[in-house]
Amino acid sequence: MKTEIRCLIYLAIFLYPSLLIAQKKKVNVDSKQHWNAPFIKVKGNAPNILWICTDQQKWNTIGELGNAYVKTPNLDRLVREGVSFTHAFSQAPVCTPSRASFLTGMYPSTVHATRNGAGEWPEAANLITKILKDAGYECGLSGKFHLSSAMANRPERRPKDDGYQVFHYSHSPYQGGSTNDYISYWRAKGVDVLKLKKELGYVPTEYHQTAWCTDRAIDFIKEKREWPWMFSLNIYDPHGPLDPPSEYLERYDIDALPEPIFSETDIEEKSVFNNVSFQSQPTKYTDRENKLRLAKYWAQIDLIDEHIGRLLVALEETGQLDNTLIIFSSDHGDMTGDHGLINKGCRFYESLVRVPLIFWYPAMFKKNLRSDALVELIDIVPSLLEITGLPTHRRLQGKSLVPILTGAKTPDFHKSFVRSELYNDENMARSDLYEEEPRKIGYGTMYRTEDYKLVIYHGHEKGELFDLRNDPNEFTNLWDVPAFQSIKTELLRKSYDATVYSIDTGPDILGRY
Ligand SMILES: [Ca+2]
Repeated sequence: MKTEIRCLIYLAIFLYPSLLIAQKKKVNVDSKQHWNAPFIKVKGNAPNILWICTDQQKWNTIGELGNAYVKTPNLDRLVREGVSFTHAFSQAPVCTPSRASFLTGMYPSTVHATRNGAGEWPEAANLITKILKDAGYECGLSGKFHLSSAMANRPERRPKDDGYQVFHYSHSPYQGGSTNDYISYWRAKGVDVLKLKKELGYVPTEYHQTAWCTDRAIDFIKEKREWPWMFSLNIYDPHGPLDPPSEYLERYDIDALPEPIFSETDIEEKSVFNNVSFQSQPTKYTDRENKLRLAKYWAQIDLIDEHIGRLLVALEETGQLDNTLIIFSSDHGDMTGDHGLINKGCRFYESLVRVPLIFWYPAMFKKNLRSDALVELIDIVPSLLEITGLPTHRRLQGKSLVPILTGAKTPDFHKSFVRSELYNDENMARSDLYEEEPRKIGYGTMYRTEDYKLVIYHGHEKGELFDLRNDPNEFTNLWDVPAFQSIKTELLRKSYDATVYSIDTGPDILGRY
């Protein structure tokens, strides 16, 4: 009997504080009808997370990291006060597979999202936003999402539970009509952004999608809440149609700009793959065309940078700057004239798969640390799990960057290779044309080490092999060069292993058979 009473007393002592916490949460929850009760599972000091992901921004586009032409004072600040990865790689050279990958910490093929335009998100894994939501975070998004088809006039189908409580959807500035929250927002205020675009050739800064996405993020940041938040700021730029507001373009002295990465041999060398799907073919552009394109692309980045400045001010003003982790990255790059190519598709040049990646959280991370280690965007999810104190799981393929971020480990090595993949079949949506037109297919896998890059275009006679130490601009394909056959064989074997290990092997084993 005595033991039972003692047990009851102990239970009361231990349970009472939990009941109080639960009660407190309940009060919060009731004051916000649309939010399910979060029972905080993350660490007590888990930071807010602002994840800024631009679209199609290649790696060499930040002033502080070596681009002498862009004007990016706010990104420069994040670089100086944070940790930047100069060799960060996207897991796919187009949107959906890249985004599916970095939101899950797994390769695109593992989560069954290998191409753009898919009918739905296949629910093959939880997004980090759902994991964070279940652990007590409140998650919001503005801009694009693109885990499945986002064709004009049809909003993309969201996952069953993507974790986002706040969802300001705008796949791009100009498509989607009433399903585009950005267009609808301005229409309700009597502003027709599509008409402005038609009249001026661009949308003025005040009404720009970059500004609107940022405004929605700032609204979210300014809300009072007692649990941590995570916001995905998914701006559409720097993306075609390359139409920055005129005052941003006018800042550039076009003739003084550099040429893209181009060698006269590119037209012939890169045309070998013209039947592998891509949005352009190698072309000899004029100087003016090349420089004007770069100026427009960079001007869009300058505009984005100004709005990142506004976010920093909002965080400062609301007293949240010290406990907010900022991540800056992009889903993939853009050729912008490099090798005579523009836009994107099934190719794996540095311009396409190497992207900016900055982690800023001075409370925990090193300042002004620049790591040239090979890292992948799938490394972001395991990093976030470690930072927030949440458990990792077997299926995760990324590797936490926290040891580098905190300075616990040397920043010059993280993993021995990075990989990227795309399994595209453009004609899938046009089955009626199978007989009349050649199929535009691009099944490609990239395996890159510090020294070499091997790209296989599956079903194609030829791939690409670059010696990155001696040919960092990827001008000379060594695929058929006799002296490189043994290194090619070794890389083929390693790439095959890496591809097999990225296969979704299904449920966990429960018994011996
Ligand atoms: Ca994209």
